[in-house]
Amino acid sequence: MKEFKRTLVTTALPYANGPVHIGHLAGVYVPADVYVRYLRLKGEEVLMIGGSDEHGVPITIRAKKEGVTPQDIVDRYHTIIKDSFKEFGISFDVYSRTSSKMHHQTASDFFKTLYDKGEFIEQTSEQYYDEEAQQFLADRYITGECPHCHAEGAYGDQCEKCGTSLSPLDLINPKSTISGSTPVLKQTKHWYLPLDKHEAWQKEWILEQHKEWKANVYGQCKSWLDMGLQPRAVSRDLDWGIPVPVEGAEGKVLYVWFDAPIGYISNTKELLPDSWEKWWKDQDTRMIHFIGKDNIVFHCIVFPAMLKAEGSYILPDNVPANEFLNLEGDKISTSRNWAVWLHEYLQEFPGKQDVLRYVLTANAPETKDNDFTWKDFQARNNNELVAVYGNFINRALVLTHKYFDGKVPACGELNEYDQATLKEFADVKQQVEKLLDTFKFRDAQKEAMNLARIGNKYLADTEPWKTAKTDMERTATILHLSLQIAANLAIAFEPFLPFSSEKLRKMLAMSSFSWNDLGKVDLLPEGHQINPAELLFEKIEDSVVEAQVQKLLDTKKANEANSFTPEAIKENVPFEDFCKLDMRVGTVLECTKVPKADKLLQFKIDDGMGGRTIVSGIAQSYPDPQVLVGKQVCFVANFEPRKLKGIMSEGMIISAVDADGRLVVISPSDVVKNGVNVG
Ligand code: B3M
Ligand code: ZN
Repeated sequence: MKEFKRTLVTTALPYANGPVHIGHLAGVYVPADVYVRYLRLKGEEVLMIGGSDEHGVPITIRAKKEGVTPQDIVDRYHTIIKDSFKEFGISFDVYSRTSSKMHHQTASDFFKTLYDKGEFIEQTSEQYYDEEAQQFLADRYITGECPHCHAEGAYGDQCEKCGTSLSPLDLINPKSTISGSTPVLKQTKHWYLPLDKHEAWQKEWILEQHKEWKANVYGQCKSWLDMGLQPRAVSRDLDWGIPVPVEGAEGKVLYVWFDAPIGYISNTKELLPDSWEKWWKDQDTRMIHFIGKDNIVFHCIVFPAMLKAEGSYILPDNVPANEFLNLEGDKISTSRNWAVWLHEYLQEFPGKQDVLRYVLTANAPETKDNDFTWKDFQARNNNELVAVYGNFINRALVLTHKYFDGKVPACGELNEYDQATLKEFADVKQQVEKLLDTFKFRDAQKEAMNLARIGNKYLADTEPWKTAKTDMERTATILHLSLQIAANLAIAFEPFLPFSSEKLRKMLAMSSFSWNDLGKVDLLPEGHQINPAELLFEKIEDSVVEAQVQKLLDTKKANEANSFTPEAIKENVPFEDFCKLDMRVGTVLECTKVPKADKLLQFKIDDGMGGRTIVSGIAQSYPDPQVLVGKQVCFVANFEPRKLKGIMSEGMIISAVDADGRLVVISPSDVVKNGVNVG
């Protein structure tokens, strides 16, 4: 394996058209942060580059919907996203944005260089144009009937009903979403990156020289390369983005996927205006892209082709892309609000960033899609962080204060059990390193937790609170060793749980703190004064996770209601039949629950004719029946009287049945005389 001098870590730039959620954190930012913290702790030269992706059509659509500018949208979300990452301890060296001047200039220059070198081909094609709005239409701005399932409202790039990928030309009866008019086909010129020309070297570079890439990444690249690469357009007809910097390109911008990866370069430049080049152009720099699986082709094939075409840049050494994280069995979806949003988590679980980091790494979608559930979140917190790691630390520190005034006691002679324990964690450093070096973060964290398990078991087995009654020397040895394990834990967990490690480091008053100390048993010398013990983690109660599950259930319900499709219309009836029903308006005088019937309400109605009693099955929709008193309602007056729970009901209250089954009584929109007809 080649030795490198420094590591440049890039993290996918999230679109600034919404806040970030646990899927982002699990797939990209936590693993990247673990990796970078690990390298820093080892004393290596490393940079972590991040930023917001602020171009692209979805941002313009969102802006249009809200009646604001795209810049307003990205300003709002860039701030929210940046803050969330910061709160979670994602330790970017720079987190910038693609609407910055630096980026516009860098991306524009990059395009120009490739253009001047003749690395693009120009092609004219027919695309849909909105004559009313006088603009070409991005795929997402065209809707129509899906040619496959015939659903209405399919987009120019995909039918959301049947999931088929489409091209705008496939749509039956296409309409512009901007003006509603029928678009026409018009010729337009674009610049294409001829990926086919790059196929040969990429086959060699990836398929032969990078067989060590993760199976999911290698496999996706292989299937792209086997299918054969096609030229890809790198410009778009759009008014939001970086203008194409050549003559005759008015109204055209760089395709978002052309400019976004250049953002990694721009942001490095912004951070290190004088020395950025060594991070991008020196063969001794190792570049790693942390991304989700939907970005593989852009980072393994398209961006490398751009870099190669430019000529002076290095290529990525690895692209450890992750699969997706689901939430409670369903795909995370921004539009359906099916997500755990980071800014909300931070409000609802203040100070518990490490818990989420821990759970997301323990469950990381490294080799396949994985599921986040609140039950698992609670279990991992209570059974692992609290019961194992936290419990061990707390006991070791509290006992040291109790018996030795908070001073690291002397280490006496080690017995066989002590030796065996030490042996068990002697190779933890090597183990964790091997896993981190190969991007196996969940296993690496498991190893760290295993160290805590060893410590916890050691204390449980040696019972220093008992030996303290008879043998203080033995107690000293046990606690001495326990404190060394605790110090090791602070180091081993730093990449994963930075907040807790910092807390523990302070409690132990550790002065030196380096990855290379891991595995040593003399980190805290005899007589070293430690600080008071504080709890590292706290139990999460059932009610707390139940509330989160309820929140998701509410979302699901709301979604179902939103996606309501009305029932099919019943058979036609003659007017005379309608006239047979006698419907009237009356005022509710009394409304009470019918005893022993959870669905029934008993109404006393002023019907303008002396009053009547009606029993209606809407109790579950009106937990407080009093809200109906005084209201005017519509009722069927000539419904055959019938007995319900012993009460004679003379009529039927008319209600609408909402999408979720809730019944809502129908009232006239203005007060009318009681007893008037409805018809
Ligand atoms: N914004 C896509 C995404 O969030 C995109 C990544 C850009 S990385 C250069 O999936
Ligand atoms: Zn369809």
